[in-house]
This record gives sequence, C-alpha cells and structure tokens, in this order.
Amino acid sequence: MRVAVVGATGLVGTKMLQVLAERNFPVSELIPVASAKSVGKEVEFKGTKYKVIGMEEAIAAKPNVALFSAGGSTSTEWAPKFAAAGITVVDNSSAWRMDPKVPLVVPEINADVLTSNDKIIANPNCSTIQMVVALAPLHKAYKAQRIVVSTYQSVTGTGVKAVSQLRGERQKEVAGSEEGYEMAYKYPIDLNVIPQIDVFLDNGYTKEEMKMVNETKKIMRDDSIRVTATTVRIPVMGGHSEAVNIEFEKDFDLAEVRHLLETAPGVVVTDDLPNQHYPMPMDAHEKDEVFVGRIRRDESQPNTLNLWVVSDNLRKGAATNAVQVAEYLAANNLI
Ligand code: 2RA
Repeated sequence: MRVAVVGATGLVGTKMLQVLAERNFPVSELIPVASAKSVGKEVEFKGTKYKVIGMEEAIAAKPNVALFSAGGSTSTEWAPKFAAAGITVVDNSSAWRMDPKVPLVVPEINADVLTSNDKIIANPNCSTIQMVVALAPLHKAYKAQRIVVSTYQSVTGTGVKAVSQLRGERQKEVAGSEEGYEMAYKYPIDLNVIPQIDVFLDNGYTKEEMKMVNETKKIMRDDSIRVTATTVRIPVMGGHSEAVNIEFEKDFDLAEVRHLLETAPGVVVTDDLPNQHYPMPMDAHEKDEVFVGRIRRDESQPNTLNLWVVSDNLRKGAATNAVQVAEYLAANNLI
C-alpha cells in the first residue's frame, strides 16, 4: 500500500507514523505530507528518514490511502481533491464528521458501514472515541437512554504548543527557568484546570462538548441517546479521562457489566478497589486500549451506571483509530 500521512510533522501525524510501523501496516511507499512551511523537513519511519512533500505532489504520487491530521481548514480544502484523484482519505479533523455522506468510524463499533465508494472517512473526536468504545457493548445489552459525561483532557489534545506551554510553566515553577514559551491557552494550564475545550457555541456549550453529543449518536446509529457533556483541560499528558454516567432502559447486573466490558474489543477493565487499581492517564500512555474502572451503580436512580474511562488520546483517540480504519479497508479490499 502507498500510504500518505498528511500533517506528518504534528503530534498526531508523528503518532500515525509510529502506529503504522508498530502495527506493521503493509506500507510499500510512505509519503509524508505537510503544509508549505514544513515541506522539506524530515520524518522517520522504521529507521529511514523521509522528506516531507507538499499537497499537490502527494496527490500526484497517487497513494492508496491518505491519513489526514492537518486541521479542519486543510481537510476541507484538500480531502475532496485527494478523493477526486481516487485516494481514500481517513480524516482526523472535525471537518467532515457530521456530513451525512461521510462515515464516522470506530472500527470496533461500526466498520461495517464502510464501502469502496467512501473516499472520505472521518475519524471521530478523541474524547468521543474512548467513551463509545466502552459504551457500545453496554448499549447493546441494556440500551443507553442518557449519558452525562465530564472529561479531564490531556494538553496533547491541543498540540505541540500546549505541550510546550505546560512544560514551560512547570520549568518556571519548579526550576525558576526564565525560558520563554508560547501560550496555547488564554490561561496558565499548570496548577490549573480550564473548563473550556475549543470555542463556545451559541447554546453555551463548547464545540468539544457538542462533538461528544452529536458524534456519539452517529457512531452508535441511535439518535435517541441523550448526551450532555462538560469538557475540561487539565495539566496532564498521558491521555484523556472521563467520568461517564449512563442511564439504561433495562436494569443490569454489575458482574455482567464487568464481563461485557472485559470481553469487549479494545477495552481493558482495571477495577481492583482493595489494591487501589483504577485507570490513570500515566498508565494508559502509549497504549492502544480504552481502560475502564470505578464500575459502580449510581444509587441515586434506577438502571444507572458510573464508569471511569481513560485512553491515550493521541493513540486510540486519533492515530490508532485512523490506522485501524485503514487496516479494515485493506483487509476488506476497499482500497
Ligand atoms: C482536544 N478533542 O483534546 C481535542 C483533540 N481532538 O482538544
């Protein structure tokens, strides 16, 4: 397979290269691509250095698949051009996710929607992906009616500038460093919590919160699930964490819930209270699975469950999910 990675020098693009190599995706030719300012830079794949090329040149190279992580406006402009050249795009931005003609795919849940006619395929938002991976087996068994989710999101979800801001602030606090750094956020993030991810919309929610609401329904193919979200940035780097409260139509047995999660694809249950084992971003970091713990009944109302869900947002929340989509396309001769 000729594989293009668009946005190859960014945090997610770099992770895509790493995940393609680790999973031994059958790459016959790697085509790293980026915007004009990064053209000519070098990236490494399986020990070899590759020069980053521009968009036009990448289309001319005719990759079978292009994994995009270059931001919404780049995807809006360039994904249709790649698609028109017969190249299948798996896009990590939010540009195409809610387009009714574009599949929004988490392979463990809805890869069956994919056909060879799909030339633009959307990768869901990181915080949505990890929640629905845990939700899917439970929704199938008990039918989720309403979800209340609060997130605790890693600065890596914002990108390199936010990682530098957190590192810079910590260096200043701990070592008195005078070294300057750019601000990715309006406020300090170290020793702080920012209850805003992405821009505010007219309804008072952030775009990130509404992504969780709308994308969940589309991936689960169920518009009746009611979702409300509060998304929050915290000074962490390993992954995103979520407190998820799910009200089901049917009652459940906690042992069965645990069994359903333990046997669900892509899920690892870490829930051993006597030993104080529960999912944490520092343990999820660099892992592909979604970790679920603190599994308990919400005692305030019937048929309702509380979960704590953690995953590496750059992996299952972005790069790994995109590569899994490409794996499914390749395995089913759809590219
Ligand atoms: C974030 N959800 O964590 C975004 C990244 N896609 O900010």
